[in-house]
Amino acid sequence: MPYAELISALRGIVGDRGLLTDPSDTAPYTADWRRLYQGRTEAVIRPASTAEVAAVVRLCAEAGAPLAIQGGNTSMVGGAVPAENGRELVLSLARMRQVRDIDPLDMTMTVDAGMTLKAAQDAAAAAGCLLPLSISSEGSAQIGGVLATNAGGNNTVRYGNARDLALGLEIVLADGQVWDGLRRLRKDNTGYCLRHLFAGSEGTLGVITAAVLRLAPRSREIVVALCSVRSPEAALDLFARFQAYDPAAIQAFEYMSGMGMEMVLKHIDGTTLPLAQPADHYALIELASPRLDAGLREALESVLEKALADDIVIDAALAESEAQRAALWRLREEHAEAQKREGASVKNDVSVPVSKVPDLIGQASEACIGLIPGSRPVPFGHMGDGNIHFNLEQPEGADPDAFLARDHAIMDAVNEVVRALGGSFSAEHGVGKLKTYMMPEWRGGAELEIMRRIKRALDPAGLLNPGKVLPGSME
Ligand code: 2HG
Ligand code: ZN
Repeated sequence: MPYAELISALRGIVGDRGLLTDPSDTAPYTADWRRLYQGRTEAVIRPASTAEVAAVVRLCAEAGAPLAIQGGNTSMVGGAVPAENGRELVLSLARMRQVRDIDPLDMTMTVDAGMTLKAAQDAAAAAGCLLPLSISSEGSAQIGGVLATNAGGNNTVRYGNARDLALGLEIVLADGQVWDGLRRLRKDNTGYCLRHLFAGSEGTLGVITAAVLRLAPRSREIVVALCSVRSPEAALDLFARFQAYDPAAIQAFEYMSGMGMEMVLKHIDGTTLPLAQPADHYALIELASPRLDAGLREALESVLEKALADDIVIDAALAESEAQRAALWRLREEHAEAQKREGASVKNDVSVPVSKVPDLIGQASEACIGLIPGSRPVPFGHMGDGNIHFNLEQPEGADPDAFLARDHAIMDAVNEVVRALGGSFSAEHGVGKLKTYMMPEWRGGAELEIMRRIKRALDPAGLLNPGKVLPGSME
C-alpha cells in the first residue's frame, strides 16, 4: 500500500486529532533529547485507546510499514526516534493518559501507557500511596516508555527497577493482537513470565498500552542530607555506615562529583550550594519510612556526626523543609541538563558491583583523560545500586563535533574498565540505537541468539522499533 493511502486509512482509525503529518508538527518526534539522532517520518500516529493502537498496528503490519514507538521521547540512547530513511511512522502513546484504577488495599494502580511518571506518582500520592519510581525526566517520561526501557532511577536501591513494579501489562503484539495481562496478583506462577519479557524490550517485541504497577506505603517521615565527602571511597564508606545503621531506611544514595555540581550551579537558575565550601565529591542521602516517629532525623545526624569526626564527611546540610528537600534534589536532578548546556558530552550509563564504584570512578577518569587530554569526567549517579553515569564532557573550548566523533573510543575505554570490574555497559538507559554495536561483544553467543529467536517469534517482519537493541535489525 503506498504511504499516502496508508496514512489516509490510519486517519480513518485515529481521526484528525490522532494524526500529525505537517513537518512542523512531527519535528519534535523525530529528534532525541540529546540531539544525537535526526530521523524523518511521514506521520506521527497518536491513538487514544488500546483498540485504536491495535487497529493501527494491524494495518501497518499488513502494509509492511515499520513503527518507531515513542513515549515521552526522553531516551538517552536514541531508543525512540525514527530512522533517517523516513520509512518509519511514529506511534506515540501520549494521548492515552488515564488512571484506570487505584486500589490502596491491593496497593496497585492500573494506568495507561501515555501517562507521565510524574502524573502517575501524583495520582498514587492522592490515594495515600507511593509509586516508588523516581527518575530525573519523570515530568516527561511516560509509563509505557519507563516500563519498555525498564527505567531505574534514584530509588532502585530500595524498590528495584521499573520491571520490579510491573505486576501486569497490556500489550499490542506486532500483528495487532491484544494481550490483556493486567493482572494485579502478587503470586501468579503460570508459565513463562511474559511481562518480564516485554519490560526492558524497548518496544521491539510489542507495544505496552497499559500497566498494573505495584505501589508502596507512602513515606510519613523523610530526611535528606547533602554532604561533601573526601573521596569516592569516603562516599562508599558513608553508604556502608548507613547500611549498617538501618539498611531499610535508605531510599536513595547518590554520588556527585565537584565537576558536575559546578556545572549545575553555573547553568541552572536558582541553584545554590548549601555548604560552606565547594568540594570534589558529594553524596546525597535520603532516608524514609512509612512509620511516624521513625527516628530518621536522629539516625541521619548520628551517622553524619561520626563520619564528620572520622573525616569521611567534610560538611553536611540537612533539609529542614519540603522546599529545602526539593532544592537539594534539584542539585542532583539537573545534572543532565547542566551538562547539555556546558557542551558536548559522551554518556556512559554503566553499573558495577557497589563495592567497585570508587575503582570505576578512578580508573575510568584516568582512561578518559589519557585518551583525550583536557576532557572533563563528570561521574555521578546512583551509587547505592552501583549505577554511575560516567559522563565525559568535552575539553573547554574544543570543537564539539570533533569530540563527539570519538564517542566509540571513549565508550570503549570506559567499558574496558567496567568489564574488568564485572559490570555492565548499560545500567538503566538501555541499548537503543546507540549501543547496539556493543551487544555482540557483551551479550554475544547464546544470549544474543535467544534474543534474536524471541524477536523473530514475536515480530517476524521486524516492524517494531527496527534498529533498536539488536544489531543488524535495521529494515
Ligand atoms: C539521571 O540519573 C539520568 O539523572 C540521566 O539517568 C543521566 O545524564 C545522564 O547521563
Ligand atoms: Zn540515572
